[in-house]
Amino acid sequence: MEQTLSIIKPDGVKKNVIGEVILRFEKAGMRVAAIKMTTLTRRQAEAFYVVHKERPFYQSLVDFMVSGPLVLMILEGKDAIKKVREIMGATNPAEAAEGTIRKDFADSIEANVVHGSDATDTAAYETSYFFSVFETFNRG
Ligand code: IDP
Ligand code: MG
Repeated sequence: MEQTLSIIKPDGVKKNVIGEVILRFEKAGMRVAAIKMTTLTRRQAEAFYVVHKERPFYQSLVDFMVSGPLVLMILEGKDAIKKVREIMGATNPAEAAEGTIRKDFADSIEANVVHGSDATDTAAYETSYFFSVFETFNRG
């Protein structure tokens, strides 16, 4: 069993597709091991996306991530990191495969509804960034 961090970003919450997004992960065998709806402070969003600090879209991305409530989740399952990213689809919805969350719901490369950790080390860092062990449940 593997754990990964997923976020339903502020655009997904505004579109009222929280349930739809979670359903797609659950149907693919993922289980919610932790979940909370919150807002991020600017400082939290900046640090979360610090790898993109030098990219031209960084400030706009941070503005977007603090623009409203979002849903933070730890998803657990076999090959969760890879599987969640497959279900999400490509970063740019114009390039996302049919049937993926981003293809079906995202408006732009920035407002693309979901986040999923991209590797074992980032998944470990990102899950512990937002959740303590007391908020996380092994669902396997
Ligand atoms: P990912 O979310 O598919 O892993 P990353 O390259 O890690 O994509 O980028 C993180 C987030 O930054 C994206 O999900 C998207 O919200 C935003 N982003 C990425 N590339 C661009 C861009 O070229 N313009 C605007 N926003 C972008
Ligand atoms: Mg990424």
